Amino acid sequence: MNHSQDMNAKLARVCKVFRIKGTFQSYEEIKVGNINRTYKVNFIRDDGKPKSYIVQDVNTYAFKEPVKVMENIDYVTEYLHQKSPKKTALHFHHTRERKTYFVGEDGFWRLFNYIPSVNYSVCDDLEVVRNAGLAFGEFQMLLSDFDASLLHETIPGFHNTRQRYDKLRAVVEADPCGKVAEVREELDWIFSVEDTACRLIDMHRQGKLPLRVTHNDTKINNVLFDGDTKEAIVVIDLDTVMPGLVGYDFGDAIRFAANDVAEDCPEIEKVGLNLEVFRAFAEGFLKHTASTLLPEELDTLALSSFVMTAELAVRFMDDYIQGNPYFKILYPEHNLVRTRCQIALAKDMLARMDEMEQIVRECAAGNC
Ligand code: GN1
Ligand code: MG
Repeated sequence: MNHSQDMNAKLARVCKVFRIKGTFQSYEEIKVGNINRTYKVNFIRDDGKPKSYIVQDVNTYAFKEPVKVMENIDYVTEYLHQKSPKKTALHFHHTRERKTYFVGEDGFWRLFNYIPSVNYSVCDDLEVVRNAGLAFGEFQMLLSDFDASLLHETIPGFHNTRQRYDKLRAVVEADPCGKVAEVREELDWIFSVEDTACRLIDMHRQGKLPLRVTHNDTKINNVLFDGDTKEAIVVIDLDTVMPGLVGYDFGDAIRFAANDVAEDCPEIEKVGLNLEVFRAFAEGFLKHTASTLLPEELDTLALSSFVMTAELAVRFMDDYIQGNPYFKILYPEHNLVRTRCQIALAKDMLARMDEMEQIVRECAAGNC
C-alpha cells in the first residue's frame, strides 16, 4: 500500500469508530498548523448528498495528556454553545463509548464538523483583521465567567516566559545536536532581552496582572471566516484554552497577523510590524473587552506583542537546537528561519513600542 492508500484506510477506520454514516470518498491533508495532523474527509451520505468532516491526529509529544485536552474542549465548547446557541460551533463526534476521542495504535484521534469557510495564513485585509480581533475579544468575554478551576493546564507553563528561557538555557548547555556554535548571535540577542520578554509573567507573579480564561494560540488562521461577508464564523483550535493573561491572546495575534510576512519568511529584510494591521486588530479586540480590562492590562498590551514574539523566538530556537522534536518542519533549517523571523519582528516592535502604545490608548478610548 502506498502512503495515500494507507491514509485512506486509516481515516476510513477512524470515521467508522466515530460512527460516521455513508460512504468514504476521499481525504485531503490540511497543512495549516504546526503541531497536529489535520485531514478533511469527504463522504457521500446514504441520501446521496456529500458531507465532510475534519479528522485530527493529536500530537502527543506536544500534548502529553491528550485526554485532558479533550476534557477542556468538551467543557469549553459546551459552555460557548449554551451562551450563544445560534453561533456556529465546533461539534466533536462521539464514539460508541461516548468519548470525543479514540486512541488507536496509530494515534490519538478526534473528529468534528467541517465548517465551510475561508482561512488566512497571511492577511492584510483590515476588515478581516478587525473581525479576527472582535472574534478573539468575544471569545474571551464569553468565557469571562467560566469556572477556570475546571480547566487542566494542557501544556504546563505554556506561556511562562521565564520557564521557557530556563529551558532554553538548559538546552544550550546540553547542545545535543552540536548546533549552538552556529546560532550564537541569535542566542545573544534572545538573552539580551530576557527581562523585557519576562515582564508579563513577572507582573503576574507580583499580583499585577490577573488570570483569565484565554485561548493562548491566537494566530489568525485559528479563526474561520465567511468569504463573502468577511465576518468571523468561529474560533478554532481550542487545545490550549487555559487560564492565562489577556496579553497572551492579544500579543500572539499581533505577532502573527501584524508581521508584513509569514512567520517563517527567510527574507529577513522584509519582516516588519504593520501598524495598520496592529490598529485594526486592536480596534476589534478592544471593542468589547476594553471596559473589562484593568489599567495594568491595557498598559501592557503593546508590550505583550513583543513578549509573545520573543517567546516564540525562544521556543523555535530551543526546538532547532534539540533537533526539531516539537514543531513540524518542512526543511532542516525551518525552525532557525522561524527564529530569525521572530527576532527581526521583535526588534521592530521594540523600536515602535511608543506608537503601539498610543494606538492601544486610542482604541481603548473608542477613538481608533
Ligand atoms: C503552534 O499548531 P498551531 O500552528 O496552531 C503552537 C503555538 C505557536 C505556533 C507557531 C500547542 O500552533 O503555540 O505559537 O505553532 N501550538 C502549540 O506557529 O505549541
Ligand atoms: Mg494550536
